[in-house]
Amino acid sequence: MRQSHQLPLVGLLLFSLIPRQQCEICKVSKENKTALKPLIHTMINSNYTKGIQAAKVLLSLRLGGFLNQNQDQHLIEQFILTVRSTEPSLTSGQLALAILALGACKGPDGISINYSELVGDLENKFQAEIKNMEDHDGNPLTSYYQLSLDVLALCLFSGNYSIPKVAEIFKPGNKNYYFHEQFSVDTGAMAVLALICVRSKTRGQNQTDTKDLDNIDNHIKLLIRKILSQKTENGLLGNIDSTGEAMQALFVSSDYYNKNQWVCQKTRDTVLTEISQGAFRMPTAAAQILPALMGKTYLDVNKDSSCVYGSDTFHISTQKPISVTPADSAPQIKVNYSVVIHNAKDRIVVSVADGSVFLNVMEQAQKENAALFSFTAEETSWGPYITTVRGIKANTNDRTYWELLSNGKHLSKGAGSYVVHAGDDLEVRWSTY
Ligand code: B12
Repeated sequence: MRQSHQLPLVGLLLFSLIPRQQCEICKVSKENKTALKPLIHTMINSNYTKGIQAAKVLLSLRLGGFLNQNQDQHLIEQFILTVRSTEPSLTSGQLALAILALGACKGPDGISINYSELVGDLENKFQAEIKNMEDHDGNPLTSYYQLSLDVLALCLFSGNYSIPKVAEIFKPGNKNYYFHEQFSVDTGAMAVLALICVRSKTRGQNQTDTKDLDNIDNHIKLLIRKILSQKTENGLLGNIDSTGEAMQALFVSSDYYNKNQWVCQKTRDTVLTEISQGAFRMPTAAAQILPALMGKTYLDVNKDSSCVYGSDTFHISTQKPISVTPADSAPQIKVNYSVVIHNAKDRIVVSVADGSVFLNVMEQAQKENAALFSFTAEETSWGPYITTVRGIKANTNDRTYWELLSNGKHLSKGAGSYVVHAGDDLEVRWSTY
C-alpha cells in the first residue's frame, strides 16, 4: 500500500507545505560545491576514464554536468570504441552501464550511437541471466545488482522485458539480495531504481496485469524498508560505498516511505565530512556517490535531452592512477597471512613495507611459497578482484568466492585498497555467500 501525502498539522511553517523532492532538499548547495572537487579530480585523473570500467565514472560525470564539450566528445568517442571492441565479452551489467553512460544525455553532434543494437544485445544477455537462474538453482550468471542494472537500462531505453518475470524475480525475499544472509544495500538500491522505472513506465497502461504492478509496488516498499533498516547512527545507508546509490533509491521512492523515516541532510552532511577526510579515493566509489550529491539519479538518464556542460576545465590524465605501493624506504612491518579452505589453514608471517595493502601481502606470500599461496586477480571497476587461490576458482553458479578478512572480521575494502597494519591477522577464506 502507498503512503498518502497528508498535509502537515496547523502550526508548521508554510514552506513545509510546498512539496519538495528529497533530491532537491539533499542536493549540495552552490556554495558547497567546492567540497565535491576531490571526487571530480579522482574520477578525471584516473585511467578509469578509459576501458569499460569507465562506464560508471562517465555516467556520473555526465549526469552531474562536470565535463566540458571537448572532454565529453573525446571520452564518448573513446568509450564507443571500447564498447564496440569488447561487447561480446561484457557481462550484462557492464553492457547496461555502458548504455546508461552513452545515453546519459544527448552529446555533441556528429556522434551516432546505435542504441537499438546495444539494447538488443542487452535483452539477450538479460535472458541468459534468467536462463542461468533456471538451470542453476536460482543463481544468475552475475549478480542481482547487474540484473537490476539490466532492467533499468532496458526500461529507460525501451527494451523488451517481461513485467511478470520482473515481478517474480525481484521479490525482496530472494536469496540474491543477500550475501552471508546480510541484506546488500547496494543491490536493494539498484533494484529499487529499476522497479521504480518499470512502475512509472507502466502507469496508466491497461494491458499490464494490475497484480504484477501491485507486487512490484510491494517489492519497492519492502526493499526501501530493508534499506532504511541499514541506516547507521550517522546517517549512512549500509556502508559508505552503498550510501550514494541508496540515496538515489530513496530520492525516487519518496511515495513509499514516511518523510520522517529518513533525514537526508544528515546522510549528506556525513558524506561531505567523509569527503573532506579523504574518503572515496577510488574512481568507482567517487562515481557512485556524486550523482546523489548533485540531486541526480540514474533515472535522470535521457538520451534525448542535451548534455549540460560545465565551465570548469579539469585536466584529463592518461596516466595510471597513483600507485598505493609504499616507497622502498618505508620501514618494514610483519603481518600474519593465512589461506583457509574449510577447516585447513595455511599460515605464513611476511614482512612488507609500512603502508602496504592486502594485495602486497598476498604477493609476498606467493613469492615465498607459491605452492601454498599462489593466486590470481582480475582487474575490475573496484580494483583487483581475487578470483583464484591455489588454483581454486570462485564460481557464481555455486555462490563461492574468496572472502577477505582481517583479525576475523569481514573486510569492507578490497585487496588493492585495504591498508594493512603491523600484527594484522589477514585471511583469504574459501566461502559461500
Ligand atoms: C555482487 C558483489 C559481490 C559478489 C561478486 C560475485 C558476483 N556474484 O557477482 C561477491 C559476494 C562474491 C562479492 C565479494 C566481495 N565484495 Co562485493 N560487491 C558486489 C556488488 C553488490 C555488485 C558488483 C557488481 O556486479 N557491479 C556491477 C558490474 C557491472 O561492475 P564490475 O566491476 O564488472 O563488477 C565486478 C566487480 O565489482 C567484482 N567485485 C565484487 N565485489 C568486489 C569487491 C572488490 C574489492 C573488487 C576489487 C571487486 C569486486 O565482481 C563483479 C563481477 O565480476 C558491489 C556493490 C557495488 N556498488 O558495486 C559490492 C562491492 C563492490 N563489494 C565489496 C566488497 C568489500 C567485497 C569483498 C572485498 C568482501 C570481502 N570482505 O571479501 C569481496 C571481494 C573479495 C575478493 N575476492 O577480491 C565493496 C567494495 C568496497 C570497496 N571500497 O572496495 C562493495 C562496493 C560493497 C559495499 N558497499 O561495501 N561482491
